[in-house]
This record gives sequence, structure tokens and C-alpha cells, in this order.
Amino acid sequence: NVIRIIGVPIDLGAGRRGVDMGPSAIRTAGLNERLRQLGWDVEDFGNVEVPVQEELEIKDKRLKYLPEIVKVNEQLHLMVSEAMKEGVIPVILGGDHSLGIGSLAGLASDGRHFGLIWFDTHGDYNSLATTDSGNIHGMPLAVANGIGAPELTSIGGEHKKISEENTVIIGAREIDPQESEMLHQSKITVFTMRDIDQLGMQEVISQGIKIASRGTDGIHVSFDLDVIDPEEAPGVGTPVLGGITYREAHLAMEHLADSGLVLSMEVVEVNPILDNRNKTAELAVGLICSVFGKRIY
Ligand code: DIR
Ligand code: MN
Ligand code: MN
Ligand code: MN
Repeated sequence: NVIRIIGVPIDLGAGRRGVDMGPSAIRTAGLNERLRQLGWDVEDFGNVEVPVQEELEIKDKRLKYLPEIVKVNEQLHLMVSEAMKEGVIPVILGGDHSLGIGSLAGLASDGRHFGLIWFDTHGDYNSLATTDSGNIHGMPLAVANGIGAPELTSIGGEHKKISEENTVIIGAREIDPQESEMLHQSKITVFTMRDIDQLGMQEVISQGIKIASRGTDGIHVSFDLDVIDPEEAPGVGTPVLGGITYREAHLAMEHLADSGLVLSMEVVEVNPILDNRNKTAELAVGLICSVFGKRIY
């Protein structure tokens, strides 16, 4: 019963500064102690080394900080792969969502077949051909599906890292037009905010778990804090009106806990600069604890 914490203090993939401080904010909110209280052995492996933005220059505006992001994700891929091999649960603290490239590559090592539930306002399914921003945090899901710059898609091997049929996005409300077309062409299931309003989170997460677990070895939870409404999670890289509530988020985490299928988790895009007294980092800690067995009663 070991959880291994891996911090990735990266903001090179995002358009706005500050999410590089996410791992520190989440640790400061008491993550490790809270998990220990739930009965877990927690080993903190510190942070993956990430260069400081000021020491770098942007070489390609369509793929900002590509070489540095490749290097960080090569490293993360090795650490996640190692954790899985050892049978411990990796919990990755971001950092911007470009770290999903390395974490999914690590999970996919040794032929593992995992389902993926991606909580996000965004599709993160852009490629060189569709990106408006050139920010790599808008691309990790496409990269994991084999679409994108070869430097990124080849991390951890040339194969696709996810199974589209077992991949679910929950909470989408801001997808770029061409990104939307690409997602429609894929077999990824997208539950938008409208779906959550119409069906309820209870139904959406139940369907999501069913899809992600069909024929897989377990589920990876990738949680972009911007999926939560900025009212409750102001400290995120990209706040967008109309997100899921605190309670919907916890309900989803509790169902994932009940499923007993969670292999690993990452929480990303916590931005302490925009936060209100570390409220969003504390929320992130609460969500992780819900996934790993905190019960109300
Ligand atoms: C936008 C914003 N779709 C982009 N993406 C993200 O830059 O590609 N914001 N992931 O958090
Ligand atoms: Mn994201
Ligand atoms: Mn997002
Ligand atoms: Mn497959």
C-alpha cells in the first residue's frame, strides 16, 4: 500500500506563468500527511528537474519549449514506468498538463493496457496542425494517441500510449474548432458540461468508469483543476466559467475509489499566483484523498 509522489514543476507547456509552483503548493497543503492518515505508506520522490523559463528561448513558436518538454517527459516516463514495475501507485503533481505525455508513456510501458479518465475544460487534443497557441499543454492527449511532433509521440516508444475506446474526457467546455473535429474522428468519449447538466455527474462518472475499465488493467485519472468552476478553484492556469462543482468533483472521485480500479493519478494546472490562500491546492489534496479512500461515514 505505497503511494509514490512525483512532482513536475513545469510551466513551459502553458501560456501563463505560475503552474510551476503547483507541486510546492500541493505539498504545503498537507498531501503526504493526509494520505498517511488514510493508512498509506507515502514515499516522496521529490521533483523532476525542470529548467527555469528565463534561461531558455523559444525556438519554435508552434511547439514552444519542445526540447525541454521532451527532456522532462523522458524523465517522468522513466519514473512512472519504474513505479508501476515496483507495484506502487504514482501520484504526479503538476505543473502544466504537458506532463501527461510522460506519465501516460510511463503507464503504457511493459504493454500495460489502461483506461483513462481525463477531467478537463479543454480537449488537450491539439497537434502542430491545429494549435493556435503553440502551447504543448494543449496537446498531450493527441500525443498519447500517436498524433503530434515525433519528438513527443516517440517518448517511451513509437506505439500509441492510450486506447481510444477506453479514454474518456469529462467536463469539456472549451475545445478549439479543429481540435473538436479531430476528437470527433477519434473513438474518445467526450462528456461535456452539457452532458453533466443533463445526465448528472452520477451517471457520467458511472458510464465513464465502465468505458475506461472495459478490457483494461485499470484506470489512470488525469485531473486538470481547471475543470472545476473558477468560483471554487480560482488558482488554475486557464480559468473558464461554468465548470463542475466541488461536490460533483468529489462524487466522481468517490466513485473512482469505490471502483477499486485506479492505478495512478495526476493533478495538474494548479496556479498559486492566481489562487486565494492556497484554496485550489487544498482542493486538489481533498480530491486525491477521495480517490485514495477517504470516507465521509
Ligand atoms: C488551448 C488551451 N486549447 C490550447 N488549452 C489548455 O492552447 O491548445 N488550457 N489545455 O489549459
Ligand atoms: Mn489540461
Ligand atoms: Mn485545461
Ligand atoms: Mn488498444
